Amino acid sequence: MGLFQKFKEGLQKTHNKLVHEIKRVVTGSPKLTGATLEELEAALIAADLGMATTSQIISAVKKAYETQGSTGVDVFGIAKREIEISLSNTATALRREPGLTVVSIVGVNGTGKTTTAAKLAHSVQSQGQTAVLGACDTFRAAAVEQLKLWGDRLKVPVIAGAHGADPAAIAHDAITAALARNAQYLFIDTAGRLHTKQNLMQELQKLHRVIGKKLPGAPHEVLLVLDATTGMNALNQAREFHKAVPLSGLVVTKLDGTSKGGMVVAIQKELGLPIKFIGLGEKADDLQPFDAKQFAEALFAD
Ligand SMILES: Nc1nc2c(ncn2[C@@H]2O[C@H](COP(=O)(O)OP(=O)(O)O)[C@@H](O)[C@H]2O)c(=O)[nH]1
Ligand SMILES: [Mg+2]
Repeated sequence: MGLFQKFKEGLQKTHNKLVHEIKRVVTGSPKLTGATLEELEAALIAADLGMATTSQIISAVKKAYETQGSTGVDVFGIAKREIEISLSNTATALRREPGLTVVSIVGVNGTGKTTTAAKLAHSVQSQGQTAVLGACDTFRAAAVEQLKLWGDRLKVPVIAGAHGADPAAIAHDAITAALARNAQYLFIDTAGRLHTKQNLMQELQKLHRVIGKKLPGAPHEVLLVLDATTGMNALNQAREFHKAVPLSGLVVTKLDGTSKGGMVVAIQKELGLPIKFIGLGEKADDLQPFDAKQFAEALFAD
């Protein structure tokens, strides 16, 4: 299946809502009035696109009406273009260092960190590179088992320790193992933590300090995993995590399960952090590099 088709299928729910809402407004009053614009604005906000991009779309639609007259304005085309502009400065490629690239995967509980770590290992592997997984969520015994299961399935070595072990010690061992294997990537799965818990944020800082001591410059990427179904709450998570550990990018998961996909646009616009990958399902190849153009197209494609 092509990338566009994947985006389209994964974004189906958001597409349905967004297109349905815009159609309702536009066909309900084919001649644009102040009231229609207000309705359109409400529809875009309801789709979680955020204030900034919504205002951008509304003023572009207004302008089109002023120059073109009050009928025949392509509202969908305008919305698509403005969304693409909002997302366009997103650099998505995973950083690639000479030698080993260490990627730390962080976020609150249940957002999809472990799954994303496995999917990323699968992704670099399918591009001919080698990966190692570090099971640094030692807090929950099941987390290590879950990662090992993925490792078995994908044939990726998983470095793990005992339940309750110091995550920094596991990370240290994982770097040693990855270097010994000449692996190109080490993906570190960390324990879920609430962005409001100071001590857990400090633990994460310590983890990254130990990683940096073992391998200068590492972690080269710190990816925050956000669950799209949480909508705008994800924005707060991102702000707090970014304060504690500088993030290099975001991964937005579970877009297939929500009509709130517009939140991707809001988050990118608000935080200025690149969305590097999006999760469109539970399988290994359901993680896709983010692409602004394909995303905007897929939101509106029939
Ligand atoms: N539908 C869907 N489910 C996902 C996606 N990413 C993760 N999940 C599911 O979300 C649940 C939690 O994922 P997990 O990786 O264990 O989250 P963690 O607690 O952050 O490590 C699991 O059931 C995953 O299969 C996605 O992109 N789409
Ligand atoms: Mg996990």
